[in-house]
Amino acid sequence: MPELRALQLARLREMVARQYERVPAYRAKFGAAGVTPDDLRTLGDLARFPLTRKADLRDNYPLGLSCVPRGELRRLHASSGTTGKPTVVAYDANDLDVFAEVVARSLYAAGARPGMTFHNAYGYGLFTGGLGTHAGAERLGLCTVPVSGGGTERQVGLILDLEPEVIACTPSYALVLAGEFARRGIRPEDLSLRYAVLGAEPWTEKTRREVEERLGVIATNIYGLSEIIGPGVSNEDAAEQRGSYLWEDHFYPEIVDAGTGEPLPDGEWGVLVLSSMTRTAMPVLRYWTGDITRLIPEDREPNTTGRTMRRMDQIRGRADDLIILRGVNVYPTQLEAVLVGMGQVSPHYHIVLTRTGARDDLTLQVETETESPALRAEIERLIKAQVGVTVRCELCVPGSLPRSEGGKLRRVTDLRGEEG
Ligand code: DLL
Repeated sequence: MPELRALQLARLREMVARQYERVPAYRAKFGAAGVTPDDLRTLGDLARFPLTRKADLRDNYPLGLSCVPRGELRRLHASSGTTGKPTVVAYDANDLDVFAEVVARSLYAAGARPGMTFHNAYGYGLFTGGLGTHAGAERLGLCTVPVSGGGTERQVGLILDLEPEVIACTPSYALVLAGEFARRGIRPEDLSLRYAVLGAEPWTEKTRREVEERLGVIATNIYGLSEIIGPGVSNEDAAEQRGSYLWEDHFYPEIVDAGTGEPLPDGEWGVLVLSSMTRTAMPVLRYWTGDITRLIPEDREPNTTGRTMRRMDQIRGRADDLIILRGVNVYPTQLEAVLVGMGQVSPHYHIVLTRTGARDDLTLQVETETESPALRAEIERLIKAQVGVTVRCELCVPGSLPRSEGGKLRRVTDLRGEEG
């Protein structure tokens, strides 16, 4: 794709020059890294430029990274910070145009076509999900129902009355809606829905199958984050469902090693780093998303849709969740995948890390109905075979492990600092 690569380089150069000229914080960061915009001569040079992290947005709260005068801004979104200050992202008229364009593309890939009705159950407000998908749906020519999140009974009533073909919400909420339809005795074939556009949180193939069966839809993954734009950085194709097409003319992707930050080739798993090349109000250079994925290598796993942009795989976890056990990188979701694959085990699990002398150990606690040494040995064997680490498994009675109470569930207890 030489044309696309040339376009990316031109757009990155323009963006970096803009940041350097207009934002003191970027100029200082470039200076510390010993680079100026002129050093960006090839795409390979990008790795010399500094990463941007959430802390940079927080430190420059609210609008210190903005490249345009206040009067040119047209919208602000904010994410609630867990450590106090939220982070703010700013859009000018051009950015809202880009936002609508990439979401329209995403919805089209998801199966939506002009004239369809779109039930939008992403939250409206400071969260980018609702308003972001809304504008893209209108751009594509969908009749949009801006339901927002919550109020399940009303949502179900509206779906029955307005007969949308397309629904957008989080995967977990799709299952809540499916439960309410089932409770009312409504079968999937009685529903008008055909396509579900699910994202904003990690989800698995098992959830996909469940949503598809229970709502009678084709479900695709939509990915995005506020700092880069919101939803619509990438989306799967409904006919393929194998990786999300990343709109590479607007967002430049890199995969880097979670520990060293070094760029990794297509096919390898690492942290997704994104540059929002065409944003003008608050473009972000090399943003460390913290999301673990890989770019699917086109030469080894060709796509079936004829699209020319690269795909990213599902998000496997967050860089913050990475466990380094005796030199091997392990994500809790890899262990979860083994448990889910076995079928007989409930997915409630907890990880405890301990240290004896210089040796780190991982104990995987799993809830099961029956205490069986054979099952325990089988879990340990499969994890060794599929993930490549030796762990100790402990079976626990159902209900004994921590549950999510709305917030983020802590899957790992790390006792390594407290012993040895
Ligand atoms: O969640 C934007 C969005 C809205 C995406 C609606 C898709 C649909 P933030 O609130 O800034 O923005 O959260 C971004 O959510 O870094 C990921 O960790 C996670 N995330 C978003 N989409 C997915 C996905 C929106 N499809 C953060 N799979 C990201 C897994 C996702 N994680």
